[in-house]
Amino acid sequence: MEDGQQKEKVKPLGFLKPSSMMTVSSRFKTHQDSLPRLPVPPLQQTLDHYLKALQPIVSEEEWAQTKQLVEEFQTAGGVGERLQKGLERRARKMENWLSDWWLKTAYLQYRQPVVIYSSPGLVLPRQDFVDRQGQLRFAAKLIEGVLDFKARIDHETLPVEYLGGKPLCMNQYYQILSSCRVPGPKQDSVTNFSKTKKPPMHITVVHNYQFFELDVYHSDGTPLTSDQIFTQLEKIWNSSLQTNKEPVGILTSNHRNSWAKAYSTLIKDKVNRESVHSIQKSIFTVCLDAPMPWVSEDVRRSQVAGQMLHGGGSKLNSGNRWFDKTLQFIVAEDGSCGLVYEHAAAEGPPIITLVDHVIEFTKKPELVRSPMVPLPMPKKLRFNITPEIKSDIEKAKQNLSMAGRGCPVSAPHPPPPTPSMIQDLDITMLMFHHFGKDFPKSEKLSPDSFIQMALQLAYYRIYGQACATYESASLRMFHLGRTDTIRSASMDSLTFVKAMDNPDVTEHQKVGLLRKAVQAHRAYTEQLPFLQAIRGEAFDRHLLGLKLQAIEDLVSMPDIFMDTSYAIAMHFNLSTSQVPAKTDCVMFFGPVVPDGYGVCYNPMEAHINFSVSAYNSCAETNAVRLAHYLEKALLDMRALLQSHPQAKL
Ligand code: COA
Ligand code: HC5
Repeated sequence: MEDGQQKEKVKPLGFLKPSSMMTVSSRFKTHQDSLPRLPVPPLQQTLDHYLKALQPIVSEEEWAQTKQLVEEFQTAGGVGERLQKGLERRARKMENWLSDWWLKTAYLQYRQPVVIYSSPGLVLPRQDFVDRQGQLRFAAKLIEGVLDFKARIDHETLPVEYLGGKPLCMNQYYQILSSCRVPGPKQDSVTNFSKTKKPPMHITVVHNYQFFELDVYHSDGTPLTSDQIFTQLEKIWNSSLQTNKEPVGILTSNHRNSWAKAYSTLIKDKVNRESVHSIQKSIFTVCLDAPMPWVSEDVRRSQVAGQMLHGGGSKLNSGNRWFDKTLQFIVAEDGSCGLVYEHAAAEGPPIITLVDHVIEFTKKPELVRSPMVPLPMPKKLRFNITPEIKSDIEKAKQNLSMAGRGCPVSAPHPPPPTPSMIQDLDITMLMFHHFGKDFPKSEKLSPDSFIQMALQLAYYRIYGQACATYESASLRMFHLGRTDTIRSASMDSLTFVKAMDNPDVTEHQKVGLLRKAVQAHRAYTEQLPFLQAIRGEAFDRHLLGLKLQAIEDLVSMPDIFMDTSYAIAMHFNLSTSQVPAKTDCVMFFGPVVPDGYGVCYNPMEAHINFSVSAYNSCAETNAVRLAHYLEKALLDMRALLQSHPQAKL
């Protein structure tokens, strides 16, 4: 075995102590308290790894310059030491020195729209219904499935998850339901209503831009059955047939500062305030979407991805959302289904565990028909639209889905029209069917590292150079841990991708370089999340911590955060994430830089679902092209390994 295998296993929370001895909530607390705290890695280790990670992506001159700055930064008694001490103090005082800072930096203070720029989407396998009846039946079953999962959260009976043999922090599961992001003028917040005195008993349903509060529990606390939910959904449908309503939800798609301003205007009105509060407080949202325009099967997948990520525009389903809501399921009449989720509260994996549960649940046949009890009409959430609010809605529509603002076309040299957010998104799906995790495993290679190296090869073949590459890595083995960064571009990966198309390098040598590059990536992953703080390679969150500590403690920013190398290192042209699921679904998100790509993948045993996103406004990027090169890279790498079976030993 070349490298350690990470086994994801589950054990029920009850394994910690005999369950009869403990209350349910103490089991959860005991588990959480037993998790290690996120340490602060040694300063020198982080700086060494930073310099190492820069090598494949900056010039020799830039590297030499940075090396000098790093040396100055870490001189005894210097700025580095002072910041490190500050961080260590913070770590002693807090449950997790990073989590608040990360929440603010990565999400709440990020002012770009959540749509495309932050919220990921997911497409579920297409369901076999083609009409409204089927749509509502499926939506009802899905809602029942989520409530079934919610019972496990509420009773704290969710099994503890494991990664690499380590138990994981389960806190994120308690953040994904009954929560919502709330815009603020400089910084947003996330409110979670699940632990309030009166936790919500309702979900939000949206149809034709009209929002409804649907109670999903009876007064005795039992959840409605899917038959009962179906009846309620029919009532909602029939009382929202008008298609001329103001798409008030589209406000949530705007730039956060604009939305925060519009929000304060919107909630001045009591009726509006109550409606917004009901949406924010609801357990989750279900969007019953109008059909999307017909397109060929080829472009359909991308269209559905767009439908999940942004709704398709103000004339289609973008008004059928409340993008600040943590979890929104989307069910369309033509069988397209999926979700979009607001990222601040949680990472993808807890959402996927929920999805896997729900999809299994929807497959269960209905054994007994539940009695039809009279249920009240779901409450319609009303909005009073003043001229000011109408104007805010128009601006949000413009930004999201209407091109060409600003300068009149009659001007002597009109600038090219600004594409709307939706026009700017270039997204494609790659359903890679030639092999899945099975092939790299048969070669005793980590599938994730193999895929990352294929991405490095694809990128290099297009651009002739490596770029700063981000891969999400879980820090959930620590209490309240979220993510760190695996930097997939290494000197080993660069040597391999350069060799791959070099006729002077023998096939045998290429096999060796491929394996070495895959192993280097695996080493980064394994030693990563501060687990072996002495040898770990991840440094990104520590470096961020030092920078934020500098903002708190110093009057000027240390030079290492101001030089070109740092800017290059943080400009992730490739932003990637593996999110494995049992369900055969595809997930996606937008690039994090204007000239970059977002790549998400779900490796299944015998195939891999990829999504690739880019921006149309960047002439140098093209999602279909990268997807095509990625497919070729995966196939070439397999062919190389298969042509040299002896190299396995
Ligand atoms: N030989 C044979 N099999 C191997 C192997 C090897 N050398 N190395 C790994 N494998 C096996 C593993 O045992 C595992 O088996 P399974 O399919 O039975 O579970 C499988 O291959 C997958 O392992 P690998 O591809 O190496 O990935 P991983 O599961 O270790 O995941 C990360 C790597 C970085 C994705 C993971 O550590 C992580 O952090 N995941 C969370 C990412 C995240 O949070 N994303 C969302 C952000 S919102
Ligand atoms: C349903 C798939 C969700 C994947 C989301 C994801 O990977 O988000 C990353 C979170 C992190 O902290 O690394 C961020 N990223 C999309 C920019 C990679």
